[in-house]
This record gives sequence, C-alpha cells and structure tokens, in this order.
Amino acid sequence: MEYEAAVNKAKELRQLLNQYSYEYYVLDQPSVPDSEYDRLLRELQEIENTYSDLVTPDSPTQRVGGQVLSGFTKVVHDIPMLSLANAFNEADLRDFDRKVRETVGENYEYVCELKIDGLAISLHYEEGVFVQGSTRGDGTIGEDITANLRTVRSIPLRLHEPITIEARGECYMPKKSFEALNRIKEENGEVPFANPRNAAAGSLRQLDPKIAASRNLDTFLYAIGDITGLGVETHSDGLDLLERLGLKVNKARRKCYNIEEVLQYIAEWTEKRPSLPYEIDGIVIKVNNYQQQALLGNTVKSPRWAIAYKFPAEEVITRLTNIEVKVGRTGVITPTAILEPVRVAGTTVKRATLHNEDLIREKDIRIGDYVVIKKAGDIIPEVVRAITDRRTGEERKFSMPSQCPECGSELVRLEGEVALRCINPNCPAQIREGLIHFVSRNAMNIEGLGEKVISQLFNHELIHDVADLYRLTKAQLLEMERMGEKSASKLLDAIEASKNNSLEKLLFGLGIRHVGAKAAKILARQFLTMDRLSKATREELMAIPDIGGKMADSIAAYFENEEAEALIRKLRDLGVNMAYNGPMPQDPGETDSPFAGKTVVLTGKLTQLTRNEAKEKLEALGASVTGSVSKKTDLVIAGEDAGSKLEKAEKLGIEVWDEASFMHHLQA
Ligand code: 0OW
Repeated sequence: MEYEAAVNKAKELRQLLNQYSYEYYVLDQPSVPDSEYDRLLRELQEIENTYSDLVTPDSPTQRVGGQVLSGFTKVVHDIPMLSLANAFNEADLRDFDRKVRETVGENYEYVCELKIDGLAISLHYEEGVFVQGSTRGDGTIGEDITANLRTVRSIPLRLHEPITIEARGECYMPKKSFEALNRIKEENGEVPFANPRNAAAGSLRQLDPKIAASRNLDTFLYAIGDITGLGVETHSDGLDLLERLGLKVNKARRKCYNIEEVLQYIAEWTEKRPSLPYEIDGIVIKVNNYQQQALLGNTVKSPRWAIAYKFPAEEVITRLTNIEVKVGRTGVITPTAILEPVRVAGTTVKRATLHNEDLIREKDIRIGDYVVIKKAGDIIPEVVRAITDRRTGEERKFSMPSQCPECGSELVRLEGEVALRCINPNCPAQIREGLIHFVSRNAMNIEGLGEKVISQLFNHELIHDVADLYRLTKAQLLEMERMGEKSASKLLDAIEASKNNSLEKLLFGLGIRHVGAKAAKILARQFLTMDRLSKATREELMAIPDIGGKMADSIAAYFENEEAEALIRKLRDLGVNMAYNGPMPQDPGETDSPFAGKTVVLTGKLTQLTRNEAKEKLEALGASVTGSVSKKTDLVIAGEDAGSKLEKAEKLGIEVWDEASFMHHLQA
C-alpha cells in the first residue's frame, strides 16, 4: 500500500478500533465479534510496521508498552486528591446532613454513588489525548503509572472531544479476575492477595506494563480535577460530561433530594452488593451543586460536602471446634480459633484470630461454643462473642500452654505486655516465621518464595537461617513438592536478584524488634551502610526523629549480639548488598497499607489490643507512632475516654478513627 493510502487507512482503522474498544469495555455492548477486532488490529499493526511514522499515541497498538520501568516518577496533584470522612450509621449520616443544611440552607440535593474498593487514580487528557495517569499517593504527591494505566482497556487513549481535562476515579480488579489471579498465585506457591483492592494496587505498581496488562483491571471515574471553564454547574452534570467524553462512569449513581432518599439508596445497595461483579466498601454521598461544595469547603484531609457511608462488618454464626496456638516471628503466642467452615463477605472462613488470652477470658469463649464471627473488609476474621444460650455443657474452657508448642521452652510474659512469649532464639517456629518474613514483599521481596516453600525447605533442614537461602542449589529446590525445572530456576534468579536490594529491605527483613518498614528506611537513609549502623550508639539513634527509646535499645542490643553479627558477616560474604542505594519512592502508595508513611497518635483505651501491640502493628505497617498530636500528625486513633489529644486533633482538623475503624483497616 502506498503512503498516502496508508495514512488514511491507519486513521480509519484507529477510529474504528477505538470505537469498538469503547463499546466493549465502557458500554459493555460490543457491536463486532472479537475476531473482527483482532483482524483490524493486525491490519493496523502491519501498516505501522511498514510506516513507523504513522504510529500515534492513541493507537490501540500502543496500549502495552515494551520497556520495563526502573521506578515511578513523582506527580504533584495541583488540586489535592482528598479522601473521605466515614459515616458508620444513620446518626452519622443525619449529623452530616444537618451540617450541610446549616451551611447551604434548605435547597440542596445529593448524588449517591457506590464506593468502589480499588485504588484512586488521576487521568490527564490534553486536547482529548491521554497524556498521564497517576496514583493518588498521599493526596498531594502520587506516582506516575501512565504506562500501566494505558493497558486498562476501559481507559480511552483519546476522548470523544478534543478537550483538556483531568478525570479522577478508581481503578479496580473485578471479583472474577481477582479469584482467577489468586488461584494462579497459590498454584505457584506465592502469597495470594488479601482482597481485590490490594490486587489492583499490586498490579498498578508493577514496573513491567505487560504484567499490568494481564490483570484485567477496570475503572470507574467519579470526579473532575478542575471544573473551570467546562460549563458544568453540578457534580451530576460533571459525571454526565465524563460519560459523554467516553470515560466509564458507574451507572448506579442517583440524585437524592433528602437524607431519607439517601437511606433508601443505601438499603437498596446493601441488598444488591453481593451480586455486583466488583467490590464496594460503602456508599459515597456528595452535595450535588458545585457552588455549595465550595461553600462547605474541605478539611485538611477530606471534603465537608461529601461523606462515605461504610457498610457494617458482616457477621455470621458457626461453631468453634478448637483453639490452636501459633508462635509468631517475635515469639508471641497467638491463639487462633478453628471453625466449622462458614461463608462470610464472599470468602470461606475456617480460622479466626482470638488476639490474646485475656480476650478469651473476658469473652469467656470455650471450645465447642457457637460463636459470632465478624469480617470487616479484608482483615482476618475475628471472634466477636460466644453464644452462651446454645451451650450444652460439653464446652471446654481454654487455657494457654505454659510451654512453647514448638520447642517446649517455658513461656514468659514480659512486663507491660499482655502477650505470652517464647524467648528461645532457636525456637524452630520463630526461625521459620523469621524466614517467611525475610522473603516477604516489604522485606527482601523474593517472588516465588512463599510460606509453603519456606516451610518445606526448613523442614527438610535445607535452611536454618536467612543466609542459607543464598546457598540453595537447584538440585535442592527440585526436591521440593510442585517445584519444576522452570520455577526452580526462576526462584534461584529471584534469590540472586534480592542481593541487590537497598539496605532498608535487608534491615526490615532481619526482623529487629520494633524496627518496622518505615523505621528501617529512616535508618538506612541515615547511616547508608550496615557497618555504620552497627556502630551507632544509643544516643546517635535516639537523635533521629521517629526513632524512639525502645527502638534504639533494640537496635543497639541486636548489633551487640554476636549471632547477629555472624549472620550479617555470612550475608556480606555471600554478596548481599549492605548499602542504601538511593531514594526509593517510599510513598504511602508503595505499600498498600493505609498506615504506610503515616504519623499516627494513639489515645484513649483500646479494647482489642494493648497500646503496645497497636503500636507494634502500626510500625510493622510502616507507620511512625508518636506520643503527641501536632500538625505533622496524619491520623489519631481514639479509643474510649480519649481526652485532650482527641480535642487537639479535632481543632487541627486531623483525621480521627475510632477503634472499630482502626481494626477494620489493620491489614492481615
Ligand atoms: N471509591 C469511590 C469514590 C467515589 C472523591 C471526590 C472528593 C473526595 C472523594 O468510589 N465514588 N467518589 C469519591 O469522591 N471518592 C471515592 O474514593 C475516594 C478516593 C480516595 C479515598 C476514597 O477511596
């Protein structure tokens, strides 16, 4: 085909293919069979191969980029991407409605939307062409994930009108794709994703767009960045505009003229939620008129003109057939309830956490009891209470063992702690849990080394400490169940590659008490090499912001321990990198915990965990827990009888969560 004809043909094919893609992925009403789409795509591909100058950014052949990125650059959101305050019940909603009315008067209406449980994204279009996509990050600074978002079929590469606009929305993984992906992960012995939100976040964080392209991600857009000059008066008009432009907007949105209609909408979708092909974790209620939104304004974190009603955690009844104790990485003994399998929130539950012995006693939970199980969002289910009036008298009280179930050492309760601990450093359970932690994503991130493979290697006595991982041979790996030639070499490559990790990942992987992912990063950036860190005095450590006394003691003690020293020497001799290699983009988007990178203050009395355990969990998730509320504080967790810190947080407009919300967000 000669050039002139090729130019016209390529243009015609691009328009046709983009139209078909829009019908299929946005309208869900394809007008041609896949075979016709593929035929036309091949025809366009041939023309572009012949005349490479005819390739345009909005060509459907350009969806999956070839190159693997080395990292994500930062993107600043000129208009912050705010989060949402939560409402948990009708009273909270009526309270929100009252405040709206006090500010805007009687004449207003809401738009209700399903709260999609995915990852918030921003899409920039210039004269109709998709030019940049990014994560929300901390609301002001996100990561540029354009290459990955180009692979999401429902995101048009060109809008139906050549306008410049920023669309904001949620990128999510449909339930069916999530289940299929986890089946593959489990077959490969990899840790499955806890929920579709984590799966979507994990997929968008891949440096290779081909992986993101394989994850069948989808979007719903629900806001416009800057509405100036677009001629829209209300949020509802804004959504209609996004839809007209070819973007995917959720069809379940509805105008509600008063709070009663909002409550009806919530009741309707609470009912219909399980049948949706994607996860929602609530309903978003927004004042419709943009001028009224401006009148209400925003707090530091979230708008005053919108609120998220969160669905209550689902509760079910089943029978508790046994209580097993598990020895964690730090030696903490955790009782786990073994249940008759029961479906809750879309998954089958066989185990639930009992946190600690005090809770079992307080709630008087006995083996054989019928119990209420609650699963809030994605965290591990928990036993709420025993149903005493169904007791037959056969039930047995439980008491914690006095010896470690793994190594037989006497268990101890350190002062100020509720938890029972095995303090034998050679306890097999702690070594095994320590190995599993070492290879986990936020530590050395060795793909393919999951709990199953580690346990096998450990039980076959092929590994006793983390250094042994770097001595494994292919022959040894091939002895493992379900380990074929291909996965063995992939695994050895992944182990070898982990030697180049930056220091903070090794530090966190070593599992130094009280040193979470974020603290490891601070230490690595501060001392730059393991050698310097091992020589740091307690005073030098204490001088670093966010490094508290307990952490300083624990770090100093760790490096004084000659076993630790020997281990580090072994790792160094095996070629494991001991230096911090550059400002890794450690923003909250980097790990999918909502606590990562956050400064958190605990106040008031918690009932599910002690203050100490809550602090440990938060630090392990990359938060830094400080003692006083200041402008630097991102989040205050207020238990019962919270006092002046809570008042200060409210005065400063800092986000406050109660214990229920905190437990809900604690990742498994
Ligand atoms: N997840 C959602 C959703 C929604 C924004 C606009 C201003 C503040 C929140 O479905 N339907 N609408 C909004 O409106 N936000 C949503 O999700 C937010 C994004 C960041 C935190 C929440 O998940």
